[in-house]
Amino acid sequence: MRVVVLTGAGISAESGVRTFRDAGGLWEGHDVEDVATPEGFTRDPELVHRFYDARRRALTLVGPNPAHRALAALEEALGEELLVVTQNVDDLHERAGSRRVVHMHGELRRARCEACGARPAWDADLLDAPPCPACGRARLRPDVVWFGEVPYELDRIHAAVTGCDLFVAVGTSGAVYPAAGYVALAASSGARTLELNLEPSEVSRYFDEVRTGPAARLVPQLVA
Ligand code: BV8
Repeated sequence: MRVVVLTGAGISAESGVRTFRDAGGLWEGHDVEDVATPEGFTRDPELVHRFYDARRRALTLVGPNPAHRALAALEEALGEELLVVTQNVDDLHERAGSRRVVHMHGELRRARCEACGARPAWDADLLDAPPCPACGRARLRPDVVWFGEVPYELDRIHAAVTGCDLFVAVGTSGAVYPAAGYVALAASSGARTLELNLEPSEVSRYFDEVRTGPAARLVPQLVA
């Protein structure tokens, strides 16, 4: 049985990672335009570096929760039949043991060089960062996909979504495209679709089944 699991900020919420749109979320106090767009980075790179450097540092204070671990166990059982497509830029899926993870919006623990395109692993701050290790130019930015930028591995994701038998979304508000469009693509390709979320999302109507509750309870139940 080929399974695609699309995860969003809600799967990391019980690990203590703030979501975007919940009260007190990441966007609180920040205008998305200022911290998650190329224009915002051009306008005020220091503000954007501080926003992402703080989130990268905070990763060291949190760990995977039972939802991440349940998906890693599911990969033990399904192997190449499972693909996790995450909108999250944290590393909690990997730290729980998942290997087959696509970060369609990039990763906090990676930098990207705007001059040569290198994407080195990066755990330090990017504010006042040293030059790019590959080309030596001082053009490093967070390796995160901002609004208006093309997400990573879209072809691989499209093939997995159109070829799966079961599509599960966990902890996402269905607010951002193209990720929010994947349930309709999966359904039109004949997959069964299931949403696991704390509350109905903006795309709940496209799912065959919606289960509401915390991911740390719902995902282990699904995998059991
Ligand atoms: C693109 C990285 C072109 C940065 C992010 C008009 C219509 C349609 C589309 C558009 C439009 N205008 C513009 C667009 C395109 C735009 C878009 O969709 N805008 C939206 C706002 C309308 N999209 C883009 O720009 C994308 N690129 O379109 O390129 C293209 C595309 C294809 C092919 C060629 C060209 C790029 C978007 C990527 C932006 N980067 N993140 C960073 O991390 O800082 S987006 C960011 O928000 C996240 O990464 C995530 O993807 C997204 C949504 O967040 P969620 O993960 O869903 O989190 P959220 O807080 O919203 O919700 C959490 C959910 O969890 C809630 O429902 C909550 O109830 C639930 N929850 C909470 N606790 C729990 C829980 N569930 C379970 N258990 C819990 N304990």
